[in-house]
Amino acid sequence: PAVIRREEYQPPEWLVPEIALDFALDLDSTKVTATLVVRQNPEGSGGQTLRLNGDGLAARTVTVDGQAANDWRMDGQDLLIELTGQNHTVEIETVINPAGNSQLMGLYASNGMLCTQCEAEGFRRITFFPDRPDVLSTYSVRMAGDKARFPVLLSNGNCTAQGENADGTHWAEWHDPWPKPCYLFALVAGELIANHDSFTTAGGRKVDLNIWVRPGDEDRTQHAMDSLIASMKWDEEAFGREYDLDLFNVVAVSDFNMGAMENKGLNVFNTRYVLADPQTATDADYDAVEGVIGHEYFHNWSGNRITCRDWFQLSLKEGFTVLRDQMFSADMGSAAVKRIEDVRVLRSAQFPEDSGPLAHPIRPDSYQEISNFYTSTVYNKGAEVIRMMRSMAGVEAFRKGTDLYFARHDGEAATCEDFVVAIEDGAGLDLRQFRQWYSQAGTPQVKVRLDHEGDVATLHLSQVVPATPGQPVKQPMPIPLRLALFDRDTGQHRGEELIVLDAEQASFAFSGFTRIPVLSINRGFTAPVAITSDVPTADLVFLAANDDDPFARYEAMQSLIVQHLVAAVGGGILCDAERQAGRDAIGRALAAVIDDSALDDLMRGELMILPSEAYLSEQLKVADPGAIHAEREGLKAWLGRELKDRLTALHDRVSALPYGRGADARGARKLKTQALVYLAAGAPEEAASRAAAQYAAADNMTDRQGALMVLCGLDTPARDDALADFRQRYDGNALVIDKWFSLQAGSLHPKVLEHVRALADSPDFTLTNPNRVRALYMSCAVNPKAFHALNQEGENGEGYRTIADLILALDPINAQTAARFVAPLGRWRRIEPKRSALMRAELERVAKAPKLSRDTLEQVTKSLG
Ligand code: B3K
Ligand code: ZN
Repeated sequence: PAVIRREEYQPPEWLVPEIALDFALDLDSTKVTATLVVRQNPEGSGGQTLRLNGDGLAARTVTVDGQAANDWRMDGQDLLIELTGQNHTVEIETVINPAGNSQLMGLYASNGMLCTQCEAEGFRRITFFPDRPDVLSTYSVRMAGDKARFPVLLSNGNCTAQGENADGTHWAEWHDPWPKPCYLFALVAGELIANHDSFTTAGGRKVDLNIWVRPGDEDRTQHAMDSLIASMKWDEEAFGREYDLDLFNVVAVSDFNMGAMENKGLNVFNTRYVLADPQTATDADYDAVEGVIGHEYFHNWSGNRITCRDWFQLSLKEGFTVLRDQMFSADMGSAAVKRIEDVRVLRSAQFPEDSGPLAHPIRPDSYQEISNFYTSTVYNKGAEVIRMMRSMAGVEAFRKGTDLYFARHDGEAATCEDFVVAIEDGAGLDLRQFRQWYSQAGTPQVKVRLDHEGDVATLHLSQVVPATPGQPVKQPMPIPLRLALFDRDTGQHRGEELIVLDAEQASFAFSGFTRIPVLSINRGFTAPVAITSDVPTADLVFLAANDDDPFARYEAMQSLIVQHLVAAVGGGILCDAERQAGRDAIGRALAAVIDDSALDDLMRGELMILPSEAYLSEQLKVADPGAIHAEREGLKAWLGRELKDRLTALHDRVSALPYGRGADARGARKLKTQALVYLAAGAPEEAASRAAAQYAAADNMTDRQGALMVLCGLDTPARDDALADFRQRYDGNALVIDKWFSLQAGSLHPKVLEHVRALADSPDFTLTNPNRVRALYMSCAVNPKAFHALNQEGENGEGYRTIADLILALDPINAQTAARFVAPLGRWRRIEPKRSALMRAELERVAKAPKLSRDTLEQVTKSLG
């Protein structure tokens, strides 16, 4: 397959200032007539060939300036027209089959409605067009279709006219005044009902807001509406960004490859990021709705008003917009907890990506299939990189930088470089060396050592950026680290400092310490790096109890546990006494966390979370997932027994609080299930009845799902009863049935793989719905107990085979989703030899399959290479 390179960017030869689209809608045969006003680009090379991208299309008719054209030909999937002048009007008619579109890219049918997904390259599945983000056009759309089947007709911008025909069809015309790339085009037609509201911008524009869902779902849209209104207000205050149309539509669709899509004025959402009520959505679901609604709304400026010049610049809009949605959610709830959650995602998803065969810089240098680059690196590390600029500039200077960026590039297709220059100019930063963060992949490893002599404490830092595919040698990066030095006697520090490590090694001296202080470094996680230090356990215990930076406190607690577990499974097996000493220290720290009356419960919940197995594996060059799992579960069970009375009292205390959406009630629910998790590990039988009681008493999904999650891991009749009740209680609610699949596939049950196989055969399962596929198989792929399961002889990588079989079955149906399952198998180089060989063998089996999609082929080839 062809490799596309960033260096080879060429401006488009032809521009399309205007496009008119006419749709004759039908589920299995939609006629599309596209009229393109084309103009030769003065910045192009002057070529007369107009290349229009297509994917699976055949042109019925092609006219140029009103005359049937014969000077056109196909080049692979693309349509080429030889033009004679500099300005022409080109009209092309295509016919497409939305009902037959299982890839869910372009125009497709979902549950009887029609909708589109065009980013990145789906528009070329609708009509022939220069499908690249630097071609911006003004869109006029007309659509007509059966009124009974498609009562609601939506597209970007404003509805300018509508009417009915005598034959039972009706039509609507839409016009979007803002020029946009074709990946932001959207059309929706179907039976939908809206939650309607409005918002008046700071500038006095009254905006109509609609959240469109299937009839019956409207009662679950209020949280999305509240989140949308909060987003609009927040963006005005935090970034000075106002909405720019009189209408903002959001449509919820149940078959969707990703979370949501920021089409101009017509966001299309996966139902799971719209629908929420206490009975069917957990607190985490509520947060996800708020975050994704915010994210897509914020794209209106960071993405739509300023878009990307080419897809290598994806992080320009995604990294920045993730930062914006993180800041928004932080302001809406607990900033401390939000920061911890974001770092946890980064470490368990992005760090493994950055140390594996698919590692790439946040601005990649090449790709075969751009869909494979909607990654945690581009999104989450991209956000961290911009966050570092903000930390170095300070909040106010950074805002000057973003103001300049928006003013300077409004209406343009920009680059990451444009963004960096705007921040340099606006915020007054020198980011010359900082640009390394855009071009180098890999998580920097920072070594920390603190010396003390006389009254001076000296901090010695060094960095290594590991080699990644195609980048064997790295340059040092500027790494901003916020730190504090605590006096051991008073438990206080003298204030924070931000230092920047910008060389391979550097030392920083701090005077006035008669005793060696306790170091708290990378507070707030200022830099997305991995820190290794030989901090004594006592210092971690001190920070876990005393640090006034909530992230640092969480970090100390995590480090305490990571140090112990890594020593237990990696650096030579601990003797019994050493293991006990490690557990004792963790047990005391956890007890202190449970007892600390100054902590709020949401934060207490964060401090009680054990580091994930994925994150633990990252600490080791070669990991033994079986040993990590056993040691971590062993610790959990020991803590459950050791702290049983405290955990039981905690569970009783928080169970007494009534349901509410406030922080206290949410904190209580978080602890309720956490206490149960420890208790179930310590004494499964006793805990089973406690979990069953929580399940039965639950008046909300957070408690019910939490209890069911714990029960799913236990070999007890209560498990089957609860699962059967849950299945029956929520019959017909697809999002909740997804949870039912996910909880079983993600469970600690010894027969988890058998359960996965049975669920795959159940009538509720289908490969055509991405939510259902992810609920079953992604839960399995990220569940070490299932994915890394071996039989007694250690010869049978049942989990690996299950995922490889899924990739092969799903690839012809939905390549984009199938390709996402390659990464877990791609970890083979970092796994102990027996499992490693089994994982690799499965990848090779996939690679050998005939007719793999470009998506899956790229990921599999890179993972083996
Ligand atoms: N921009 C979309 C991503 C669409 C990707 C399609 N392969 C969602 C988002 O990041 O907001
Ligand atoms: Zn986005």
